[in-house]
Amino acid sequence: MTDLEAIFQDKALSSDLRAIAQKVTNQIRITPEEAITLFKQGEIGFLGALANHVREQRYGDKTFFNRNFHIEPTNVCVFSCAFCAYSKLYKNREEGWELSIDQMMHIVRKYDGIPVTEVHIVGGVHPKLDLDFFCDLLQQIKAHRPELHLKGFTAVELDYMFRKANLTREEGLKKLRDAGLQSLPGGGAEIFAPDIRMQICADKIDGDGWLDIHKTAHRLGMHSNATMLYGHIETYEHRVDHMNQLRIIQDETKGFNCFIPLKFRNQDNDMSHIAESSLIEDMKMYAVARIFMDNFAHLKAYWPMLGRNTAQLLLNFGVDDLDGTIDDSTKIYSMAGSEEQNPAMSTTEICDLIYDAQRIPVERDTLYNELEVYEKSPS
Ligand code: V47
Ligand code: SF4
Repeated sequence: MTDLEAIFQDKALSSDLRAIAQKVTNQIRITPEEAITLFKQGEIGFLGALANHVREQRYGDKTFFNRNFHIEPTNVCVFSCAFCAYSKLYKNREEGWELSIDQMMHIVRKYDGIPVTEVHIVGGVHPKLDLDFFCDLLQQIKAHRPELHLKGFTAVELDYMFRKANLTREEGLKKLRDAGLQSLPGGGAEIFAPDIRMQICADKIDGDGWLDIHKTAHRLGMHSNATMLYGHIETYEHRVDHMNQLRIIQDETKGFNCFIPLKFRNQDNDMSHIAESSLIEDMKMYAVARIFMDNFAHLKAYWPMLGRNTAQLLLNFGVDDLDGTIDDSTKIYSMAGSEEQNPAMSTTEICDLIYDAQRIPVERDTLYNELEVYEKSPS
């Protein structure tokens, strides 16, 4: 008997949960209220079986990863998000770094001859680094390595750059696109609900602004990702509201590549008194996301933040993508308490992690075109 058949045989299953399971297996969209019911009433075996059903219907055992590297131009940030280690640094006037274009090009050249397909550029919001500086950076990377996909800048960084340059969002995005930018990462979304945003990241772009920047990018032919910071002071209702706003936009634009729930980590920030979510809560979060976000093709577990073991386990709770075999320059998570102090994983290591979970690794590019299926060699 499959896990899904076992669900329907379970006489103790409530009629609400049975109706939701019926909808999901018939590929009918569930409502926000039903998603809240899943969070509140769904036990973990039930949620896992349903989410895994959705995942396997789409991809079977395929599990995606890409070969990328990160550049963080600066850890200085003018904003004061309570959950962020960078903000604490800035407030305490502790040392910060800012990289020159030459220094960033040095990072890019380190990958010459290595088959990476993407560079992910994201950092704090430095008061001095402006739109022209970043256009110059993008142009230089493209001139050096034209085939590299340039994914960069959260809506928070973009909003600041555009306001400083006195440009509309559309004008600013066009300028970056013309300089070589191809996609936007999903950061800065946190939780859209204003009452939560007021408490955790009051001074940066609001939820409507974040959504508008992504919508505008989609209209201009760019793709983007979406994130949600969970496991702090938000309720299940806030999470579902956030996911629902994304689902509505995705219906309109189809521009989001993937959804990435980001687990709140509590070290070295102003929310250290808040306990981190349990593993059960993480499994629930990913499973409900997979079931509810029916128009998002991919659900990504960002392993440098979650840790390898949790990310591997989540492959049974709806996740089909583990992000990249990235190098060591993403400091924001290790500072905030992720166990991954050195978040680098080679292609062999990421494939082994996926084989261990009885899945098949597939290298993808940023837009999820399949580049190579890594069938396990018989041992
Ligand atoms: O917006 C900051 C988060 C995000 C903490 O699009 C924290 O492929 C947890 O969005 N605990 C930026 N999270 C990073 C990001 C991202 C990462 C990987 C891949 C992609 C993608 C996007 O990091 C911020 C914020 O939500 N963050 N501090 C913390 N203490
Ligand atoms: Fe700055 Fe982003 Fe950190 Fe907020 S989350 S303080 S905007 S780097």
